Amino acid sequence: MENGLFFFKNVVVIGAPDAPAFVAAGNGKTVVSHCAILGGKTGLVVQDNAELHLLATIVANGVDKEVQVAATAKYVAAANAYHPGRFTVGASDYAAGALAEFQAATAQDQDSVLAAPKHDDAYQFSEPVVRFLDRDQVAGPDRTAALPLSPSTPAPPAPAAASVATASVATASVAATSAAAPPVLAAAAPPAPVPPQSVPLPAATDDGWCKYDFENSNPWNLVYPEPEKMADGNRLPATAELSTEQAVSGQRSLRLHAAFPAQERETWMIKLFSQRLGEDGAKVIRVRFKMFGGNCGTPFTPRFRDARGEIFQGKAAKIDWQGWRDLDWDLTATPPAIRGGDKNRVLDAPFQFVVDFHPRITATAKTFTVFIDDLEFNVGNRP
Ligand SMILES: [Ca+2]
Ligand SMILES: [Ca+2]
Repeated sequence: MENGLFFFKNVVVIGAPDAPAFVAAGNGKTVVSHCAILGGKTGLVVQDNAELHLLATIVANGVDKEVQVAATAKYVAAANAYHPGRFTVGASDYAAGALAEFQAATAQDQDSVLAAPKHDDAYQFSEPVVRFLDRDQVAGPDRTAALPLSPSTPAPPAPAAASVATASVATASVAATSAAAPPVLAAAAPPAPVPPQSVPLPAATDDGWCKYDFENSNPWNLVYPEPEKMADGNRLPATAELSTEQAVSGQRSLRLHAAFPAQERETWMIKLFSQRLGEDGAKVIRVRFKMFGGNCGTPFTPRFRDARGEIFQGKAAKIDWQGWRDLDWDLTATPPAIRGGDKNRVLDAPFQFVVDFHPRITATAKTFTVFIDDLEFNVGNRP
């Protein structure tokens, strides 16, 4: 086995704080693709003479560092996400934030990012996004790969070690850490529903603006067509994913796209929901974002939905422009129409920001596409 090839995909490794989480050793070749290596004293160790290929993988939250590569090891890496991102290669150390120096020294990790990973209780990751094989995708395990994990509360004593990999060339330590109880390997039970997680707002500027720039994360990615299904019973294809086709800030924006079946309906409602945003007490007084439109005449309406189901409806508008446009809603100057929920007129956090689009389907227009960048909330009462 020492000279074999070892291929890991969609594997989650949770390291113990006193040992490396993942070790590549011996003379074999180890390929780690779309995995998450969390914790460990050092997250990932490539020992002398070993060869490791690391792709679209998350390595985060080691005690000492994330990656240690021996001087004689071969390290080939691209499109990974590290947090905070501390590296050692041979005798050289790279502190958190020094990814550029590490890239220059190794000529590796050219499309990698430094960003904190986000996942739910079943280790389904939603962030960060990396560019891999010409496609923006969430680093780490494929979300469609159903990991047989269920949330761990209330957990029976966790199994001592779920055998992820125990070959001499690559060993993965999955001992439970005291910091976070690992999920339970579920034998045959269907995955338990995970309660919705809320996303904290980014740090606010002095004048109260919290900004999402759609570079490495996408908080506005839930698309609900109405009706949900086409006449053939399939869900209407509609996506809200990061794209490099257009951008105001940085390299990326959010691309909302839907494709309609011909001659089925004249219009379709496309509801674009954000994740649940904000924390208790956050009071949004204004929202703005940039939208790239194609002068398609599509009516759209912004609204908030708060934690208690209350809807704060804004004014309808129409995509009657070509290119980027600033959109701005001051909730004080233009008060929303209130309906549903607890009707206490308080936008209880966590809230979701929503835009409802009503694209018209014609003989020549069977798709709908807009780009969105720089979604900002002005939070009036942030400490
Ligand atoms: Ca951007
Ligand atoms: Ca409310």
